[in-house]
Parts: sequence; C-alpha cells; structure tokens
Amino acid sequence: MARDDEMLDNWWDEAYSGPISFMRFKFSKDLESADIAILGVPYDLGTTNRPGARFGPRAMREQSTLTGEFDYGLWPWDYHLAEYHKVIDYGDICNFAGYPKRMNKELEATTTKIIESGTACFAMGGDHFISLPLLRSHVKKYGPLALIHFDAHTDTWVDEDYNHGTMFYHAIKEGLLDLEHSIQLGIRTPNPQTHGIEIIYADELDELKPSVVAERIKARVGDKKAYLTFDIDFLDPAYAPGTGTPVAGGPTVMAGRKILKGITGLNIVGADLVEIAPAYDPIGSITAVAGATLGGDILYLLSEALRR
Ligand SMILES: [Mn+2]
Repeated sequence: MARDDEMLDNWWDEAYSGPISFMRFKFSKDLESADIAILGVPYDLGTTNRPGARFGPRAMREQSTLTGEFDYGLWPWDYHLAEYHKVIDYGDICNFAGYPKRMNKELEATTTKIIESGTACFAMGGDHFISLPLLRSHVKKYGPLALIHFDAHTDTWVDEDYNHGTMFYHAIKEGLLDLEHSIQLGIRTPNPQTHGIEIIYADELDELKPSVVAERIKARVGDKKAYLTFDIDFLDPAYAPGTGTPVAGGPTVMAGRKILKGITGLNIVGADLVEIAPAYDPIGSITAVAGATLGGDILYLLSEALRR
C-alpha cells in the first residue's frame, strides 16, 4: 500500500470537463502497483423489469467527477484515498451484449485476475446478477463470505434460472455464503424463505437509528470476511428512481450513507453497487449522484479494511 502522490498533486479538471473516470482515479490495467481496482460491468440481461443498467457504470463515473474532485477526499471521511492507496479505474468488461454466458465467465475470470494480484475490487453494475460471478471469484480466494446486502429484494428466489432475482439462491446453493454471518437490509418485497440470513426489513429499518442498524450488522458479521453488495433500489424511489425494479417505501440516501460509515472496521474484502439505470433518472441524475456518492463510501470501507 502506498501513497499516490501523482493523484494528489495533479488536480487537472473541473467536474464538468476532462476524462470521465470514477472519482478521477486514473484508468489503468496495472494491477502490480494497485491496491483497489474499480471495475465497470455494463450488463443488464438479467433484468426482469426495466432494462438499462448497462448504462450504470458510465452514469456513476460521470456524476463521480463532482464527488471526486476534492483533494481532501469525500465528506465525511477525513482523508483522501490516495493518501494510503493507489486506486485505479480498471475500465469496463465489455463486448458481451447478448452473451450472458460469456459475460458470466469473463467477469469471474477478470475479477479473479484482479484479486489474485492482491488488489481489492469494487464493481459497478450492471444488474444485480453480476454479484454471482463476483462472489465466485472472491470465494475462490477467501472461502465462503458473510454477505452484507442492501436491497429492496432478497434476490434469493428459488429458481434454477439465472437472473437478477435468483443469484443469491445460486450463491447459497454453491456454498459461497457464510449464512450465519450474512444480513440483508431494506427488504420490502415478499420473501418466502430467509435461508437463515438475518433480515432487517424496510419498516423496521425505518424505526431504527442508522447507528443501531450498523451495530446490528457488526454484531452479525463479526470478524468474518465479508462481501458488501448495494442495490441502489435499497433507497426509496424518491432518491433512486433510475433503477430496474423500484419499490416505494425505502430509506433515504443519508440513512444509507450513515449505515455504511457506521460499519467501518468490518473485514470487507470485495464489494459492488448495482442497478443504476439512467434512462429512468431524468431529473438531475439523482440516482447516479446517489450511486456515485455511495460508491465512494464503499471505496472508503474497502480502504479501511485493507488497513486493519
Ligand atoms: Mn433490488
């Protein structure tokens, strides 16, 4: 892990100009010197309702040029990530439109390459199905992982088909999850089966302080290695209309950010943020602004875990 002086000393563009990389971290495939890689996964063939999450990574990058333009870092974190790490934007995996099987294989291979090099990976979806190949590659390295899952949906539907509502059922079936230490937050859709995962439903979450929710997550996950997955539809559609399967009655962006900040210190080894579909995000790109900000928070959680 090393301070990235080149990043800290070169403030070059306004938020509205210049190349669009995530939070202005340089595009690079150099995994040797990198500590954290940001990977775009523009895939949305697993969507059951509105398509369009393939445009999510680009929308997040574009809005992140504002959250990432400050050389002091992202508030309320009190440092810049480059003070401790070389963070790279690894670009997108691409050329998979119409080829779900190829995407599945290639995403697992790409993330395996990234994490085997000792670089932590933050993936930007894409629809939520991408979490399955991401989990497979992480579990190969780390063993079964505690899942910290923000979502309106459990995505554990018992269904042999692959889509963005079944991938955690497949993850369970494949033994990828440490169920006793896994937790889902913000759920507000029918759930015939918990599979032994702790769930804080949206109504309960609404009555709890974010700090209390964070303590519940910490108590559940403990010191286990964890994978964090954040479906933007965790948020109320007032804050995130630009998504494939919105469900009314969800938390605010502030609640989401406070919960994330509150779980600092957990051993999070990998993460994704998914389901931003900018075509349904017509007013001020509010979903992408939320996603870019929450994505920044998740990078800080990976950083904190790396420095534990
Ligand atoms: Mn969802």
